Amino acid sequence: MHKKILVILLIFIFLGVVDNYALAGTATVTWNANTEPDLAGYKIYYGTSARTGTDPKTCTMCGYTTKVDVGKVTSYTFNSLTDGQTYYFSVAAYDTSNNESSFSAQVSKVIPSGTNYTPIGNVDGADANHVTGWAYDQNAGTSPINVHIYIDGAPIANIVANASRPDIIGAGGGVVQDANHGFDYVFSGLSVGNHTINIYAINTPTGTNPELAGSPKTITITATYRSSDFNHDRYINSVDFGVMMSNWGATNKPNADINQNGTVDSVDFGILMSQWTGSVAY
Ligand SMILES: [Ca+2]
Ligand SMILES: [Ca+2]
Ligand SMILES: [Ca+2]
Repeated sequence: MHKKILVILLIFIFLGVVDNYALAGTATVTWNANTEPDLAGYKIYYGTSARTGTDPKTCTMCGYTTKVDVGKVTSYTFNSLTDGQTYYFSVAAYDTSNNESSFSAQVSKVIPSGTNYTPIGNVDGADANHVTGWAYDQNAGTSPINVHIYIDGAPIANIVANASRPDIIGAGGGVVQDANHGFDYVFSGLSVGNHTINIYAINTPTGTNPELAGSPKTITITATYRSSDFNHDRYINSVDFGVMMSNWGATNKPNADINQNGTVDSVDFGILMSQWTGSVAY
């Protein structure tokens, strides 16, 4: 049988492969094409130890653990390599008679350890009623992450940021690729005055939980007085009753005329009684 010698002169490995996902170690191996007319394809031999020979015809696996027949291509990407591990690769060509060449030069690549990306996001706005924003973690991909909301330094809520926000697609330099990472938290029970709102994104996997851009926010809860609280002291008591009595029957006292029907009378008195708080502030 005619014995052929197939040759691969060069092999490269692309070290610049983008490792987009922490758990998916990738390496792309590329090589110069063999130009013999009866070329049938290539096999990549690889493993986590350097090879022990230069020709698979004599040493078979030659210290590698795996061989892949990749066909007639000049580039191949491995997608499931182990993070932190070093891999060694060699390529051999084979022809239509299944003659196999000796190895190319060997190349290696250290698969980067998994990266825990810091969550990103923003607090877009806050007012007396609610706070809105978004949070995203590249490790979680399209899955939502949680945010923790603090008011005046105290943890108030742990919510899932999964509301639709189409406007954030492309944020973070293009890493955000879907919309469902928004949040809209409605306040309740806040006292009158100013409050500081801090919001933190919860890292996936566990790690640093950064405060979102745009945090903190300061909101102001404005006092709203009940209609019977004529002197605005947040009590409805004898003082307000006295104001009503002093204006009893008047037709030009819009405050004391609680129901705004034109006169201060027993109907307004009934409203005042129904709102009565006595010595307790409302
Ligand atoms: Ca992360
Ligand atoms: Ca009052
Ligand atoms: Ca009235």
